[in-house]
Amino acid sequence: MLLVRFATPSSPAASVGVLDGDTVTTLDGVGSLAALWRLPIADLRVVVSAPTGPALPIDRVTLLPPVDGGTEVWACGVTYKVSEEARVEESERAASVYELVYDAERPELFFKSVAWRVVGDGEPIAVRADSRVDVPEPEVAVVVTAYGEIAGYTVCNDVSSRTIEGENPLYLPQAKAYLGACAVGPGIRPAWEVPDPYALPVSMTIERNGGVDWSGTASTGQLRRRFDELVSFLLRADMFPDGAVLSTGTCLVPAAPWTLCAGDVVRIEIGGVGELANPVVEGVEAMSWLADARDDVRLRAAGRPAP
Ligand code: DO4
Ligand code: MG
Repeated sequence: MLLVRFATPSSPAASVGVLDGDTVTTLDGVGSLAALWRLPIADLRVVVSAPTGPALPIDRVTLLPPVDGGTEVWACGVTYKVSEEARVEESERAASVYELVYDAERPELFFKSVAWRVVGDGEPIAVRADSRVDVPEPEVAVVVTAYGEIAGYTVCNDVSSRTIEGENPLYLPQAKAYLGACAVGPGIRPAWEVPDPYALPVSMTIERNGGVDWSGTASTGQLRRRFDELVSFLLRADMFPDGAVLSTGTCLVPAAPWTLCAGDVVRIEIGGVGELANPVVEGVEAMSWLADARDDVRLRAAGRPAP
């Protein structure tokens, strides 16, 4: 079962439902996913286990990113050895900050995106026009309720500029948070359906000119921290009344000077959680449809490449 947000041709507003096989069953009376994250997990489980609304075939709806309302996306950095090594390599003058944070008690956490900027499965991600080396970062993201419980898991692509972060780690927000830098989806796998989140296979394939240009595999077994440890730092001095999505760090980094390019397609698969695919565009103009679609989710179709 995946908890999903979706658009139908008849409404400018998104619906929330449960995807099982090829059928989406609407969760009547649930106006947003954020409304689910306002519940304690025991109550949330009751609500999603017995959907009563209309059932629709998956090919009659458009899935939307599973992040809405006041739900924020945050991310963790340098939680896998491979990420530490990649940052040390790209950041000659400030390499030690990455070595220190990998071993430190306090993890690196950073703000990634408000809900409206998040793209979903099939929607474009972007590389910045002022960056030379850019990478997709395939990550397991946990969905945290207002009560700090892990309600589920999803796939996040923490698209990043290596040029900008490599120049100076203080540029991290510019390397990490811009229009087209955050993809999440296709839906949320409830936590009670993920028996061992520390044994999830993660794979990423990047297609270019009709072939595979880069591919790699890893596992959440290589994560240096625990998911609940990362969540506890997120909540130390903050509240998330609409819940939060916390992306838990990348376990795959294409070696420099490899860079993501407009026209590529990034496919990330996390076993038991989902598959997220996004074509790549360059620059802010190519992503401006996101702002237009804030009041009418049907306009999101304008941002998708023709099938
Ligand atoms: O310190 C930079 C961020 C690293 C990151 O995003 C990751 O490890 O996934
Ligand atoms: Mg990352």
